[in-house]
Amino acid sequence: MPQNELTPAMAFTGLLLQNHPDAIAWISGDATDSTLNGSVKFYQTSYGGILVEAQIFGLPDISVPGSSNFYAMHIHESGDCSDHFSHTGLHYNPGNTDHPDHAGDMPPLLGNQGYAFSVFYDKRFTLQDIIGRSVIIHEKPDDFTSQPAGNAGNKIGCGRIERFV
Ligand SMILES: [Cu+2]
Ligand SMILES: [Zn+2]
Repeated sequence: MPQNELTPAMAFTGLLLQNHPDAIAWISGDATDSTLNGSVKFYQTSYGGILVEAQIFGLPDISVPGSSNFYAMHIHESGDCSDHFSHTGLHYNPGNTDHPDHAGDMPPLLGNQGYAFSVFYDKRFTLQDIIGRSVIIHEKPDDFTSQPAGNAGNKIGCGRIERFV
């Protein structure tokens, strides 16, 4: 591709710089991961898909020098983060397919001594599909094989997806 051609990445970067997403989930940890916090932002794009930006602080291995670990991240059916995230349901899966073909399956976070920053383009869902649902972060990576949830372990962070106003 010629260097002067407009790529999707250029448009995406512009969206991120505006810092005005169309929807946002403020992520909080549970009692056992009380330092975990951050945001997952969703931007509508002109390419039909959604740009997702996640920034998370306080992942479990924050105090382990040099740590760099994967944490599963999914959109779950329900946006109710109460009672230790026990009401969030399964992965958002309108097509009733096997994992990891759920619309709510997303790339794992790469935690770097407790901090993760990730941006990706996702065409599995629309904004309307996910408002009122939750973003869940798990203690382990997703194996993208086990049914129905990738053997990702406990839920350590949760945030309800809301329209950004
Ligand atoms: Cu999950
Ligand atoms: Zn899944």
